[in-house]
Amino acid sequence: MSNRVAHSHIIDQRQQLKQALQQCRQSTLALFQTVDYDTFCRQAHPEFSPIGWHLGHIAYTEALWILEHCAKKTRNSEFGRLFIADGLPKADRQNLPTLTEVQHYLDSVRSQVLDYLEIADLNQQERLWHWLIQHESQHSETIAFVLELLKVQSGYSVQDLPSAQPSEMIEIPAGYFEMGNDAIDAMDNERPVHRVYLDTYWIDRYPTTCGQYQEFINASGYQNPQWWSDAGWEWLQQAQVTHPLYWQNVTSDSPVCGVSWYEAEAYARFVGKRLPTEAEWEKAASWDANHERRRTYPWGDVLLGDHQCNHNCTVSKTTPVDAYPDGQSPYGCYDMLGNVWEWTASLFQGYPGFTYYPYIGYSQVYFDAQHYVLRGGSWVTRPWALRCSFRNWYHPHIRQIFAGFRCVK
Ligand code: AVJ
Ligand code: FE
Repeated sequence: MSNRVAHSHIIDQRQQLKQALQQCRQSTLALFQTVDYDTFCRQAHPEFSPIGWHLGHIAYTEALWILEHCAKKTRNSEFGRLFIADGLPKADRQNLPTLTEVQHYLDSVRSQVLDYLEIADLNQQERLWHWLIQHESQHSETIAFVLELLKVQSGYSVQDLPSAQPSEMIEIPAGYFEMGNDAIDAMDNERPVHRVYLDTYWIDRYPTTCGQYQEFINASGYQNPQWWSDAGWEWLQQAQVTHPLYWQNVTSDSPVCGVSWYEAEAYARFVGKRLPTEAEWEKAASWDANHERRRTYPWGDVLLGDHQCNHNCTVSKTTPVDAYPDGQSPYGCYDMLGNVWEWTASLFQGYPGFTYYPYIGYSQVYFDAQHYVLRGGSWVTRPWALRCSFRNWYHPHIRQIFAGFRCVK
């Protein structure tokens, strides 16, 4: 490569990173448009911080990694202790500065970050900048589900839906595929790419719909221990729930949204199926058997707009599971990306050869056999965190996220 080409490539890269940072920020701030101070500070659930905290934490993280670690500046904000990930217990995160004050903090960090981007050594730092955009993307999604949770808590009436047919299934023939992602924007837990052999299995063409799940409700599934694991039944006795959390304004063909891993597992047992392992999920989503190669997205390697899947809040709710035929995987699965996250049967673990990046607490401390992996992203998930290899993880009792599932057998 000539110097000139190398140079213009770097310019291009700076432009692209800058654009991504700005687009991501615009999406984050759009969530706050109608938010009052009470909502900004309210803790909707003991396990999730107020949305105002998440907003400040986005700026704090940007200042820590870019301004302190890379630009070697010393911290000059009073917000350090408030917005650091493990500085204060979640319950002490309710006395927050105002939205305007936090926005000033974001703006002041961001303008220094963009100045530094002009001179940053991207050969050294490219991975970090991509990580940072995905960090904000993920907190942006958390803000969105905490807002949805607050809405649900303010009350709604539960509807019964017409129940629906059992799901159509697709046969995935036995063989090897490549799992994971070595790209520059891959998170530590996606690396390295490795070959995995799977026996033949069948996977649902669509995520489980609310209509299908209504059959489980109608059959008193929530009252019958027969479908639940011991841990799941124990959780249910204490949680006392009778339907998925996000059950308002849904139709029979909407995907189930707002279930714990336990509910997903119980439903799968009820229909004589099980949850897919992560490998089964990823092969069905990304493997192009004809060309023996993995795809970044089910439909190919480019995320063009929003006609292939429901993400980035462009529709602002879940869509019918058959709404995106252009988003099918090579095997013919729908909705592998967007709409709802999908619980898998797999505990969160490092792949063989895992090394942490950028800090041990991003992924590795969660390899504790207590977290299950979710795949695929939701109707909120930002484009930077949307791909077949992306792994999300939560405790099995968490149902406040935009999580559904599909089954295999
Ligand atoms: C992977 C979404 C569970 O939000 O706690 C954000 C991502 N890590 N900041 C989370 C994360 C550090 C993480 N999840
Ligand atoms: Fe964070």
